[in-house]
Amino acid sequence: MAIFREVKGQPVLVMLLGLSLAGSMPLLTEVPPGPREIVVGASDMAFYVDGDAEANPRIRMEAGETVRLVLWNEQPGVIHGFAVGAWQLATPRLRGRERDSIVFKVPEAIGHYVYECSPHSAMMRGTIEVVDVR
Ligand SMILES: [Cu+2]
Repeated sequence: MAIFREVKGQPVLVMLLGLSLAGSMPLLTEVPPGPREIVVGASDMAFYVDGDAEANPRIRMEAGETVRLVLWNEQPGVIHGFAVGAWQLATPRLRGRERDSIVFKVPEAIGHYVYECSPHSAMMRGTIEVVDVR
């Protein structure tokens, strides 16, 4: 920094600023990604994942990855929650038109795990498949 201050003239400063900006651009794409977001909507007494039409679909997760699971209760007047009993993981129970999220690290043990809506586990349940991609 001291070296830069001894360089005379504004054009040099502008150039240095330009270089530092250009240097930081690729970094934006190299930064490790934040949690992978999975958006789960609850409507018509079923879960829908990431806008897909399939009810209570299998959700694939990678062992050890960090996931932000967003639960969006789109069903007015009905309380829904999202829980994975084997992982002792649960969102708060949400009233209609509420949204909340939980961030968690997927356990390393590959396999299949049941997810369900705690108040409606008979109708609203599916499978999380944990795979090892490493
Ligand atoms: Cu429910």
